[in-house]
Amino acid sequence: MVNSETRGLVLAHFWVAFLAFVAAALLGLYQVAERSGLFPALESNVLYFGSVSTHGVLMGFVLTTFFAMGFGYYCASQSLGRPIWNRGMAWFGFWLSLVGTAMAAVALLSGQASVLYTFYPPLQASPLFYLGATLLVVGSWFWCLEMVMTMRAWKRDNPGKPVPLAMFGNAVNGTLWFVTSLGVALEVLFQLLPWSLGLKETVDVGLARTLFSWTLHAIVYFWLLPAYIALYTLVPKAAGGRLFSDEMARIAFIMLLVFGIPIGFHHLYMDPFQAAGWKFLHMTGTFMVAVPSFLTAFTVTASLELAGRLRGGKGLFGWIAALPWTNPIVLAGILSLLLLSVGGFGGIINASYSMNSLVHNTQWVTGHFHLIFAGTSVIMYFGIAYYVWPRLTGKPLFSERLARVQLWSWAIGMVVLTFPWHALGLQGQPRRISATPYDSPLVATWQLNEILMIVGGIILFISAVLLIVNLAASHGAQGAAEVSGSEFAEPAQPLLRLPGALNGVGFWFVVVAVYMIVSYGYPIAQFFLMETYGAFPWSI
Ligand code: HAS
Ligand code: CU1
Repeated sequence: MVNSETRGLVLAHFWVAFLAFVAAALLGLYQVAERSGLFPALESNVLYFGSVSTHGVLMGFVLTTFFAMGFGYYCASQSLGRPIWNRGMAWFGFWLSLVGTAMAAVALLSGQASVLYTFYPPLQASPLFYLGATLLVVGSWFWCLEMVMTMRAWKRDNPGKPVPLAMFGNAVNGTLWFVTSLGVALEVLFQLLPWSLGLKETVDVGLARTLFSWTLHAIVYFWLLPAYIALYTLVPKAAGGRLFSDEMARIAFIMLLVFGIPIGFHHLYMDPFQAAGWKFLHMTGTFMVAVPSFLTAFTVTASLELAGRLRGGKGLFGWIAALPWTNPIVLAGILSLLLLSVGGFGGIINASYSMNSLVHNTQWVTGHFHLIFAGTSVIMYFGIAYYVWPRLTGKPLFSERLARVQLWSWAIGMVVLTFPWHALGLQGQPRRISATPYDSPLVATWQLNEILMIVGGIILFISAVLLIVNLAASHGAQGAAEVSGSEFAEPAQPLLRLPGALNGVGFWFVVVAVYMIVSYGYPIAQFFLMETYGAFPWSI
């Protein structure tokens, strides 16, 4: 059971995350129906872009940030067996982020921030939106500090001992998120906010997109890391096995931190204001960042194989059948890895400079990130929720069967939604459109995939509702939760000693800073060295 001090903190974060999620899922359903062109009564550009902006912000910023923070507090307190560094500050960060979310939501719902979740200028939102987004991010910086300081306090009291992996992973994620979010923070504070307040007439879109690209790639690892931490620490144990290699997990986390941030130009391949040489360098770096995902796929699969064999699985594949597929977090883990293999493959296509021109700004990209974010990452958020809920509420999960139905329907719904999107992208359908009133013979060939997309949207919305129902009903469930013992997987080889670099983040923070200066220094400085032209605001 989780101690009472942490319980409320974690539950508060998780509930904000999941309520934002279910609202966003409803908007998603509206969007697939609207953009299919099959329901003329629903068609409205204004509503569509308002909806898709709210959907993106709720999923990409609110669900993720609150979930990552809640999970970090959970892991810190459970893996170290002591309270977090400063509980008052954690609550302060929570409220700041919540107020920021509410401000951004007002702007979004009143149609003053239909700028999509990337809010690229010259699209302009009301200052309320930029201020709200800033508060959300600043609130999360307190969490970053909590993760690093909680780890440091534990290390001081346990000199020379390896920091528990779940804590280490969250300290890496806190560091990663802090450095990652600086790009967008600079963009909002020095460009978008003064411009939306009327203090500046125009904005340099090249500089803005460069700063946003600093954040845009690594933010995806901030979303992904809670999933990877659970895959390494919770899933092997729940499957009845051990973690194949604790060191490998640390190396993967560190690689995500070091290689994940300085490579954002793969979002700018088709943009004219950065030179091809810099894009080529960022491409090379992008390929490096696939390595930790391969390490993760290998290590987690090996851990599952250990579990399957310990459970009596025989032969080449018998261990797969022997895994406890009925256990929600194990099921989520397996589905997550399967979705990662296809979503990651798409990522490699995107990252290839020349092939990117085939898919950039098409529906393929939307397919890629729904598969790997809403699929791989978010399905683990569900698995984690089912796992921690009894430990937080002290009551059993309302229905494990419903949880399984929910996880399967989410994975299937995501495949039914995103495979057609990949196909539509290859057939030339642009992303970020509400209607296609042109080239009817071409549009006619999209029809089947458009219908499948709606079916996917319906399945996913039902699945989202099942999650909320199950979690809410669990608060009133009868009886006491049956949870006992340590919940984090032991490594197959006991971890006696670790080099300092695998037991802390300070050194890697410096490495990231140097790598960032090399890969972003001149590309940012050039905007101040050459004559640039500003853009006037535009809104939908
Ligand atoms: Fe991405 C665009 C490249 C990972 C999210 N990505 C996006 C956008 C989002 C996003 C949101 O290079 C859209 C941004 C926008 O709105 O403009 N992405 C990559 C690469 C990776 C990658 C190289 N992306 C992610 C993750 C995300 C995410 C993770 C969210 C969580 N992405 C791009 C690029 C673009 C892009 C370009 C820009 C496109 C454009 O033109 O606009 C890599 O990290 C992926 C590495 C992963 C692998 C998979 C390895 C895993 C395997 C699993 C094996 C399975 C097993 C099964 C063993 C290489 C092989 C076991 C089974 C059992 C039964 C036990
Ligand atoms: Cu990226």
